[in-house]
Amino acid sequence: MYRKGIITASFMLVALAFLAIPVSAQVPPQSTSTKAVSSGKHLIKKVKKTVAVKKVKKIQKMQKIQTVAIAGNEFSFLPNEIHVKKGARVRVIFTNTGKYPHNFVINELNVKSKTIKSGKKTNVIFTANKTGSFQFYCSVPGHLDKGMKGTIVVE
Ligand SMILES: [Cu+2]
Repeated sequence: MYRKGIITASFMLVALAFLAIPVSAQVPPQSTSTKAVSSGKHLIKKVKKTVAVKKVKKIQKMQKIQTVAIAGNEFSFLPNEIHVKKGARVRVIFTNTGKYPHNFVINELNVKSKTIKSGKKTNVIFTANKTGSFQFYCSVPGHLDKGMKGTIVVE
């Protein structure tokens, strides 16, 4: 019985050794350098991305952002006329001072805020990329017809 145990144990050891060899042989010798190269590329990508983000932030800082606060209720905007410079980055802080949900939309400038509930506030940022007088309005059904509109003048 004892001898049988030893034989079994040594067989198992040999089997284990065979199992272990292919596992270590599976790793090709150049794998370490491949890994290093790919992580290097990844690092370069990361650095490039960081530089790009910094550039965008710098441009945003250089570009003057014009902030306009507009309140909307049933069924008007206050103020109902705003003036911005052509090419300006504009941030509209839209506050719903009414009871119903409202939003802020300018079709010609591709502006559409979220529809927000009473008492909430939302931001929309856009570039006033063309001159002219454009209508801003609330696109909740029926609200424009009831007078929920204003004018943005890009000059
Ligand atoms: Cu509305």
